[in-house]
Amino acid sequence: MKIRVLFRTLVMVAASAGVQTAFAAGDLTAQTPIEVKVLLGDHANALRFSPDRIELETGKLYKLLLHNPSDMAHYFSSEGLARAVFTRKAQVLGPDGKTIAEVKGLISEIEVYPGGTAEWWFVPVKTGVFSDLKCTIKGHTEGGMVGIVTIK
Ligand SMILES: [Cu+2]
Repeated sequence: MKIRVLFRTLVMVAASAGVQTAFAAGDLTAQTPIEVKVLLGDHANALRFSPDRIELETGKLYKLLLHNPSDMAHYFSSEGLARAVFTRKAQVLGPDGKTIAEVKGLISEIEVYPGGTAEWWFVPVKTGVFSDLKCTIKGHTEGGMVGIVTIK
């Protein structure tokens, strides 16, 4: 009887140790993020994303830094990207670069006002080529504010 109890205890200890290891290695959102900076428009108010080709890989944590240096608001919108990632959070940065708001939950598009900066933290979980990146403000897509997101 005593041996059976001891064996059961050992099994429980081994199992809990295994679970802890699995959590630490498995939490993909706990990685150091890879920063990818994208400008929405420019100082001359051109209707474009820079860069307009974004390449990502599944399983890595990204911090997509969206900055708008122009005089007009712009959207960063890609339904394909939104459906292919797990969002950890979005952050809004103040003029001094410090975080002033954090948003948790599903994100499908982000509007950044003139001079503003926002971050979208996510882990791509699905591969694909998404050519639906655009700014949804009237006339901006037509004016060339489009791009392609590739997830390998
Ligand atoms: Cu725009």
